[in-house]
Amino acid sequence: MLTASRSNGVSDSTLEPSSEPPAVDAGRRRFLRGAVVAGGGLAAAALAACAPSSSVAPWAYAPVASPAATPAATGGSGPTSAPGTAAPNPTTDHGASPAPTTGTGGDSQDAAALAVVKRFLDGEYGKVDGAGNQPYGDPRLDGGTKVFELSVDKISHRIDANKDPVAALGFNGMWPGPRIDIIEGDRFRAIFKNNLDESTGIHFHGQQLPNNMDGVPLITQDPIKPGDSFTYEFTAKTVGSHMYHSHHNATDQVGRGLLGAFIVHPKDPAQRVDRKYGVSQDIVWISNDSLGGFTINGRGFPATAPIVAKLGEKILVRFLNEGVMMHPWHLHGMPMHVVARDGYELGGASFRCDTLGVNPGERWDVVIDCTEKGAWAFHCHILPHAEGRQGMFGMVTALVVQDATAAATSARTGVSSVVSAAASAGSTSTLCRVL
Ligand SMILES: [Cu+2]
Repeated sequence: MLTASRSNGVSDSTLEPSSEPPAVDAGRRRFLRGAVVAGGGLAAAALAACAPSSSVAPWAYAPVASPAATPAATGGSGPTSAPGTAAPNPTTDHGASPAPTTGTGGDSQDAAALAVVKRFLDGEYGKVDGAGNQPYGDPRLDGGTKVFELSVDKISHRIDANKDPVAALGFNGMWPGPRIDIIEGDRFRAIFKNNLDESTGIHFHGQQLPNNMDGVPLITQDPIKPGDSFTYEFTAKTVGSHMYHSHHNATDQVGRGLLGAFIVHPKDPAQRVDRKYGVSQDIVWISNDSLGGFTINGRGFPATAPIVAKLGEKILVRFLNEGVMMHPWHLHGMPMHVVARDGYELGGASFRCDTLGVNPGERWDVVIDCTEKGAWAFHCHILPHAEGRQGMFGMVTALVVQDATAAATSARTGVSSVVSAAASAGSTSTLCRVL
């Protein structure tokens, strides 16, 4: 059994087609329960390199300790910005430190980089409360319709353990919102209650559905006013990796957390990813790049969760980009097999790569055959989104491929899976030379 850093098991019953209660085999249960969440996005660093409107070279910006805040002065732990005033500003909110090392200050830079990696190796991803992208769980059934009830809330959200919480938005109190898994052909109903003090509207991104269910306020419906609810209902037709997000004041509302994964599994079990590709983990990565900096599932390094796999295991990663910038995801050590774009299978046009650019709004599914043991960096390769003078931050985590030795070492000593896998693969890092 794998040691996933944060299990994101999906309810079996959630996945049963409402019209056809199927037997779920044990293998699929294991697969479904192995789904993993990764965290995402430190604000410590920030950036301007990709800012669409930036006219100033990114290296003109000095490192910014925290994009939003004040809290140190007040000693408070509350939100660093008030709702409605935290409009994400990619040109200034990220404070990355893209300036190259000059050769001076190496020791202090190493010390800063060491401190942040230590936090990652100490399992910060498991210590920060409020992880998003958790499975919705069993929906209520109304006849043959699966009913999901979702609130739209102001929340206080942590990007990592050290930064003060940010004043964010969430569905059912989390960022990203609950992961919704349903089956092709399901009758789906989602009731959204707007608890904000502003209007909103929810779009199911990628679904083919009736026009008046498309969630574009003022075109297909009126805005959902504060205190009001709106019900979206349709039959899930479009298989694959999709999303749901605000489509009203979206730069602000999506940038602050109104986003979530909407996964439609094929009705035919033989066509589902566990059987079709032989994967045993189904992992969603939702990226965002506004409030809180560069995030994976609402968290930034070192609070991002590593993916932990066994040597020889195949896993599926669904990249969902809810940000405003393209992010090229780069995996060290082994290729990614790209099998679907925007939910549509590539079939004979599938391809292998180690760096995959994912534009805003796109979803790409990749299968990774974990053939190489060790702790492999897995990060956005726009470097100002990932690493600067103070070390790694933001869109960085690791794919940990454990052999039997690494798994035994972790079990015997309690060291993190990242450390034991790196050690097993011969790491010469002081931090990873164990036993
Ligand atoms: Cu990026």
